[in-house]
Amino acid sequence: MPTQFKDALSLIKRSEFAHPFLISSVLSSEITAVIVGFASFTSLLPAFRWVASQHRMATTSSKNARKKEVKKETGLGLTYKKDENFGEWYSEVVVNSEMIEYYDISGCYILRPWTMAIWETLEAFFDLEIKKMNVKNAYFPLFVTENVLQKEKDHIEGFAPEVAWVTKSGQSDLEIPIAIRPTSETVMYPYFSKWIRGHRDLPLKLNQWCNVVRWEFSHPTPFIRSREFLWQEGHTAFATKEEADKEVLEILELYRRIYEEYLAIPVIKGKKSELEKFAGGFYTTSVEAFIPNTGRGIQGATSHCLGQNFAKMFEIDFENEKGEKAKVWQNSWAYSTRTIGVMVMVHGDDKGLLLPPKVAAVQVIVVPVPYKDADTQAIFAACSSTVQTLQAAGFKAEHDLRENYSPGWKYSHWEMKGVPLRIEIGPKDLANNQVRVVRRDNGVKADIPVASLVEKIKDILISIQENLFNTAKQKRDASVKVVQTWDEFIAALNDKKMILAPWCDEEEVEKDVKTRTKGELGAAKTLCTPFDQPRLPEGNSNFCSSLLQSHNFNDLIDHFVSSDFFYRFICLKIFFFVFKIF
Ligand code: 87F
Repeated sequence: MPTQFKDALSLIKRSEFAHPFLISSVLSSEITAVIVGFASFTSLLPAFRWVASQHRMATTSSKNARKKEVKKETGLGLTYKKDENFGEWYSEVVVNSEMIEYYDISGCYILRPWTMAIWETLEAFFDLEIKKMNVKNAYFPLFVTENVLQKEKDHIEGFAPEVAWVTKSGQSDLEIPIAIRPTSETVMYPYFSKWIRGHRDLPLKLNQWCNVVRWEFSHPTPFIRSREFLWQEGHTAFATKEEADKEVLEILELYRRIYEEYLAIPVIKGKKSELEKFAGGFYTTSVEAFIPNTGRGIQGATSHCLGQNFAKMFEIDFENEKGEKAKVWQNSWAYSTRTIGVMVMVHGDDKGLLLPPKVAAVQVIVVPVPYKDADTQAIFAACSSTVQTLQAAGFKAEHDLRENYSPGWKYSHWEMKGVPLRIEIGPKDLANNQVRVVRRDNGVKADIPVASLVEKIKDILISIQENLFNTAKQKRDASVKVVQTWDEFIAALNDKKMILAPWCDEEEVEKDVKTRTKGELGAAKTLCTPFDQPRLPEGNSNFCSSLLQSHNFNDLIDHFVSSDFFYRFICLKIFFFVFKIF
């Protein structure tokens, strides 16, 4: 391996502030350039401030801006294109669409109402579904003592550097520093131990909606990797493994529905490898999404069976029906505001955000188009009555009657914010008793008679939701490459693919793949064993043996004499970056 290559790798590992969204392609020969290329979050701040100031300028623009000049005059458009500079595009979209405001603490972001509306929709769905499963909401404190936090050492060990501590009140040092919860196993389980006595206390199923803090040092990114984020964390205890197993999958199915039915993002359900699972648990299942622009997989949500590990540590025992002492079986599960970041990345385009109708705070925006000499009052009245009709039918509709902005400016503004459908009402529409609708997803326009407004809007919104999912699925599916040999594997990684490869479930191979891909392109890691398994081709030359043949690792061969081969998604996770310096 060339020295500069090794150096680049160690830099990647050490670099606390490497910004991931400067990624745009796989590099193998331009290593020197890559080293230079790591941009710290701090160095990106001026860019973010610039984006924000652009946005402020936009809101004070002239009302007389002519249609064609709207973008130029108001600065409403995006500076970066999604396919050309994905990282900058993302940073710009989340700010310009009014989802995020940057904050003066790195890795912390203000979630604006446009974001919170999406979060609340997901929360309402999930909360209702878990209540049907008899899960109760509770709230445990934000703080945890060191003693309690350290109780399950194996679990906390790897995560310790990310724990944030409160050490002072006013000017005085606290007697004992107090940690801020990074997750709540250790906060909750002492009370599980107290509350669970006999089999009649089981199952105990609690959930909390809260914030957690993980003081990450690598590349903070809005929604995807932030130091404080919102999530729900479910923690449950059962008398039997069977009940725990069943719940793990029921929750995973709800996570799939959040992504596929609400956010219109296809996900793969599966089980994590031993190396990638939550170390404190028994097994981990997940839903995995894919970001075509980066060629990276992203863990969407996890549902863990914790087995009896925590029950041993926290003495969560109960008397079973036979009067014997037994340990409970536990699960924990979570999804976070990361879901929203994945949605932005998957659906957003060069006009800005693109919201699936099911999660949009505004599904239909009604814009008056009063040409010169038109009866403005009548047009405004038609806009109001359209909104009223739609709201009465249960749609999230609003009008934009501001007089200090031109229709063209409003079109760009609501397109940037990702509103799925726009209704324009002008003099001609008024005369013909119709409205003009324009879809955000494909720009298709249609004139709709006022008489059939509700049915037509309903159909179009359903069609947009479906179209977003189908388009995302087509792109995802086109990014999946089934490989049989190491050469195919490397070629697919170079091509930003998500790889489906038969694998013998041996950790050595998994680590070996990581090491070797680090040496060649970055590092590939397993995402999951998909539950939905494709059939292995006849006479399959398995991935492990072809790996070994191509690299002559004869001493390892004995490890792979196994007929138990699984397909696993393996995906490039750590990538080299194309550089951008501010
Ligand atoms: C960071 C600092 C301290 C992840 C951490 O996935 C502890 C942790 O335990 C930590 N980062 N984790 C794993 C969280 C596991 C689990 N917790 C409940 C979940 C679902 C919800």
